[in-house]
Amino acid sequence: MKRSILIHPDPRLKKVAAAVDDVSDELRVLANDMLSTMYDAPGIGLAAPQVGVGARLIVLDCEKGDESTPRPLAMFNPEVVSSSDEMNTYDEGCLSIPDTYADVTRPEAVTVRWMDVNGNAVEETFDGLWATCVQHEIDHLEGKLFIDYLSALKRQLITRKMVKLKRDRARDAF
Ligand code: K1U
Ligand code: ZN
Repeated sequence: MKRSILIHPDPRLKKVAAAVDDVSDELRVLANDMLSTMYDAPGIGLAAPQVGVGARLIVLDCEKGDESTPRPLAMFNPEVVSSSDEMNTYDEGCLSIPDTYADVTRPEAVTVRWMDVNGNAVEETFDGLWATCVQHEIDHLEGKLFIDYLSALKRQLITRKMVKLKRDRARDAF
């Protein structure tokens, strides 16, 4: 089932998400719903707070393009255990901040530890777009958005644009 994605500004996007103790059937359904929502958007990642759930769960699949094999990942309690000194700048977007992109600089490679849908501990090193995306999604679990890396002025302009977008969408839905 597709879920609706919260648009910034929303207090639920600013909260620190709670750790998951056990992966219940309900959380497995949520992970599947988030993957459907992400592919439908379309996007390459999604965090539970973006669908209004304050749990430490992210999904991602950065295998873009028609030729590539999909690689959907669901990560519970993901944490970065090490980061490269080398940095990378990427023009990031966010499904909670539609049609808005900005350069963000982050470590080029990160090693992430998480719990998979079966409750098993997994560790893997990501680089390139995968590394950018997994860091962006883990930030969501801390209530942090990519616009928090920008100047206060840029952030304010983007926030105003989103307030207007939400007002227009609410008016159109009426
Ligand atoms: O967290 C999110 O809101 C999803 C976001 C993830 C992300 C994108 C770029 C850099 C870091 C993290 C998106 O998926 S925005 C949409 C997007 O980037 C995209 C959409 C379709 C095809 C390819 C990319
Ligand atoms: Zn995002």
